[in-house]
Amino acid sequence: MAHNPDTTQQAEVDRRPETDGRGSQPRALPDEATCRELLETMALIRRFEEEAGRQYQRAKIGGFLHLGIGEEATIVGTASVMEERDYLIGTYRTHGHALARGTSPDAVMAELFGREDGCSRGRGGSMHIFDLERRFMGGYGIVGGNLPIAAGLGLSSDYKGEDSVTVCSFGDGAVNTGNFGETMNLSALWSLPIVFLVENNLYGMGTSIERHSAVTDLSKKAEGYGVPGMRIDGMDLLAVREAVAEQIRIAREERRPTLLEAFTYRFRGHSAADPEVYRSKEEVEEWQQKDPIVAFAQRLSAEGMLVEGELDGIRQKAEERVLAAVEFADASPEPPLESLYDNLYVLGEEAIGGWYAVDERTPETHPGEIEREVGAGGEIRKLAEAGAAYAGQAEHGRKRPARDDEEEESER
Ligand SMILES: Cc1ncc(C[n+]2csc(CCOP(=O)(O)OP(=O)(O)O)c2C)c(N)n1
Ligand SMILES: [Mg+2]
Repeated sequence: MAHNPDTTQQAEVDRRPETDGRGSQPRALPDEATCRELLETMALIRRFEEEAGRQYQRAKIGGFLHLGIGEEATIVGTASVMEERDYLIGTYRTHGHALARGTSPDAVMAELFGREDGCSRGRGGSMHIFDLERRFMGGYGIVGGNLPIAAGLGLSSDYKGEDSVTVCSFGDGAVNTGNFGETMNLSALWSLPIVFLVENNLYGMGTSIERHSAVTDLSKKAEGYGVPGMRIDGMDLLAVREAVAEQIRIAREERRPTLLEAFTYRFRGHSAADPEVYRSKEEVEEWQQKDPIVAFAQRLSAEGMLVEGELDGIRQKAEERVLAAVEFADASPEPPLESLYDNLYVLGEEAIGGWYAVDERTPETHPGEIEREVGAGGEIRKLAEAGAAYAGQAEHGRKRPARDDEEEESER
């Protein structure tokens, strides 16, 4: 069915973030060095993602690519008020989250390129950015899949007697999953130190919020489970910082979960292959007027913290950093083929990687201990090629019949 933007009535939905009670009163700026760092981080993320989009078009990046261009204030505002010991966990739209947490652009770009020096050693790609050292806990492709993991992180903090807090970000679409209700219930019941952050960009793929959620005030959606919420303007860096800092304080000191709904917008499509028939050009342009980087730079200029031409300088610096990351990623090797089955399972105390299933092509088991040995004999390549040939055959009886909508772009 073709989606007519006119049928996605948005007028009835309260999208006024000023329901946080502050109205339009400007918030005080942090010190000058912090302001500059915030602006630089947003500019770096923006440029990084633009370049990722370009490299995707050049087929340097495979799989799916979800960009968060336009959502930088929510991302940077949140990460900037977290402590090093806190955990951040997100979705498949998290290149910016990792960068904001301090992961090197080299490691994130190399991950997008599927290379050995990527932060997930090239095995994860765009949707599975991960950095344990900086407590960025991923990167998940399943909508709502990161919520129960966030509960686990919160529980582990309590169990170990640590005062670390978990910030769990997810999209508006995720509030409709069973995971959402289950996680809210347990988090409230067990008083887990978690800040749940809905990055409400008004769409779950091509479905607008009023067409996917009966309750459109998402800040209220967890109230019945015992998790109170509030709404904020996710395009306003200072509003995000203020609200997230307070929710983190509640989690850390009062040991209880809260929910924040941040109104934001992705300027690009859902993924690289999105014809964007579900929203109008005017709507996108309207949101682009609220570009968080421009808005924050204007505020800094008005307060005399940024002089003419300085934003260009910041953008130039971001440009150089991102191009260096592309060069780094391109020079990084592909993961070796014989490591294909490494780190799939952990067996016993020792982390022995391997593949323990009996494969229908070769009925013997493949214990992890011999993977390298087998790989050295070229067996892994033979298996991979046999697998590809097998998948290409129609007569093995497992190929499902073609559906009517087969030609549609499918997402995982
Ligand atoms: C459980 C599950 N169902 C469906 C999908 C397909 N899918 C991928 S992204 C997406 C939209 C999610 O939208 P939202 O949560 O608002 O996040 P956004 O993409 O807007 O950041 C869907 C339905 C999936 N990945 N996982
Ligand atoms: Mg969304």
